[in-house]
Amino acid sequence: MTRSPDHFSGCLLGLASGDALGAPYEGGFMERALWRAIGRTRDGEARWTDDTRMSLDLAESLLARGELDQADLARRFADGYAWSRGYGQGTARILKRIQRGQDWQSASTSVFSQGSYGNGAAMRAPVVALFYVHDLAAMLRATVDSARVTHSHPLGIGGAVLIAVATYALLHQRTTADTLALLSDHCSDPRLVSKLAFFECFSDSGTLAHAPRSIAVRLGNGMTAETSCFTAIYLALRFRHAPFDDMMAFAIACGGDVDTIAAMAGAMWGAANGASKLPVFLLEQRAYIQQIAQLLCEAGKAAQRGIQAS
Ligand code: R7I
Ligand code: MG
Ligand code: MG
Ligand code: MG
Repeated sequence: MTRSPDHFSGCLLGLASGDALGAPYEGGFMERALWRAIGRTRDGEARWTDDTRMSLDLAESLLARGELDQADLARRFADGYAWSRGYGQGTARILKRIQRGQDWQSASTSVFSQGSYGNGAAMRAPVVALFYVHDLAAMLRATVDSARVTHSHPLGIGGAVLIAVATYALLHQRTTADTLALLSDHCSDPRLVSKLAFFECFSDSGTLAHAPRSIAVRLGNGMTAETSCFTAIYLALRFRHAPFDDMMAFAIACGGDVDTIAAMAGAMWGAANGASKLPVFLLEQRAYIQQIAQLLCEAGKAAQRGIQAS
């Protein structure tokens, strides 16, 4: 089944919207004060952060190379780095090393010896789901490969796979039960499996009304994949038939790594509902993001024609 172009735009614009609308609430007093100073462009548009920058880098790499090319991706991540986007500390150090000429393989384990378990690979994983929307096996391989460039820790990779799979399922308009079943098929790390068990509540519709605080405590609101990906999936599934702004308000109330949790949830929500349902506000590079989403959609259609012809 070919997904509508509106759902591709919805996914990428949902990611950027969640990022830009969540960024003012990320971090402590100092980070919020800084974002008040640099959180708008000269034209008054809401700026997005590293989450969207790295997602666009990944999309541009996939479109240019026609496949996941780790060396090309590492170079684009390094070229795209700017301190004012609020990169994770480990990722910032890795990208500066790559800028100085170090190879990505050794750079990626130079900060954390097993590689990062931050949510930085998960936050860009929706892009892989868009590009490989017609080929789940290829999507899974590309998600792992794309994560490894900066996040080679099993939890960093595992979180990326969960977000890619959930985005894929919502893009295909799978039911919540089917989405959870697919997630369960692609979740093997015991630390992640135990958190996925929380979602058994979705089969019991009476327990959907968790308070933000309870979600922040039980699923997390941190910067690691393990403490943010499930919260994002919860948001997308709970609010998939509700307004984006309601989901955003819940994400802000959860606190913590709001830009990233809202970026991941926004990508999944947008994949399910399309761009036409997203709030309209002054967003940095909105037209360009939409254009990239359409190119991903076209690339997917071309790939599908190739699959059908062979
Ligand atoms: O994962 P990453 O790119 O961070 C993304 C976050 C998002 O919230 C963005 O919006 C941006 O603000 O940053 O960055 P990393 O630095 O790789 O990981 C994030 C954090 O997780 C690190 O700064 C550490 O605090 C923690 N972390 C680890 N701590 C100890 N040992 C990640 N991996 C490790 C580890 O192996
Ligand atoms: Mg960010
Ligand atoms: Mg930050
Ligand atoms: Mg963040």
